[in-house]
Amino acid sequence: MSVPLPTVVIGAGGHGKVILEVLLEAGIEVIAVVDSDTGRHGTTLLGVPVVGGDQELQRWRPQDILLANGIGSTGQRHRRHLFERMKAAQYRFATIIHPSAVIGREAMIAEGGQVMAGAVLQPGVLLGRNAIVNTGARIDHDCVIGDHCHVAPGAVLCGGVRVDLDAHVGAGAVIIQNMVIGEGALVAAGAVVVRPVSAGGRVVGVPAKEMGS
Ligand code: JB3
Repeated sequence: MSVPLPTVVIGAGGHGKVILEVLLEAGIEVIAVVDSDTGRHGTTLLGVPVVGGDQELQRWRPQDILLANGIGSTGQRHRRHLFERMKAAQYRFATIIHPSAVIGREAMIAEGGQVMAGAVLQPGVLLGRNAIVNTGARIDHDCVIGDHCHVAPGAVLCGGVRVDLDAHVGAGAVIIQNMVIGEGALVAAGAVVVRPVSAGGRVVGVPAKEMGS
């Protein structure tokens, strides 16, 4: 977990709630949640006030807080764009690790990386900026997961797998060792990947094949 500054969660939906749970469980002070849905303003999320939209971030100087990206798989690379927009405005993102996660030696988690409850990162794993390893996913030795990727709950990556920028590995998918999942690719939930997936590819099934083939 990065330096414990007061933290603001962006997004009060499903992913925001899970991120907030991790922060609270780790004893981080969370001062507010912001959400673009005005219907959520004035409510609370796990007891933390939803104070308004992103404009409310102006209450704090960027150097005085950390942000936690609570936007998950809400289409159109929205999570990535939000991260980049906030970085351009000089904000910094918390690196978030649930206390129950197992992080091996020489594993590295870049700014804004998120590791949920019960996930395992074995030795030598590199997790990119703003990437998610979701609940109970298992990432074996020396895997490299690129910026903004999402490894969904329960997925298994065997040793030496590379997942490139913006790719999505669906819930419960299995990827055998040394495979490459190309930039922006999608591995459907439950797929078993035994061949490399090209950039932008979308694969499904056991063994995984291109969708529609
Ligand atoms: O599969 C799992 C375990 N989690 C999924 C997660 C990875 O992705 C989850 O089940 C959902 O499929 C999805 O969660 P997410 O992204 O939290 O989606 P949703 O529950 O729809 O909530 C998104 C929230 O973000 C909504 O309340 C939106 O109003 C808010 N939002 C969208 N854009 C924003 C912005 N809030 C702020 N502050 N700024 C934005 O730009």
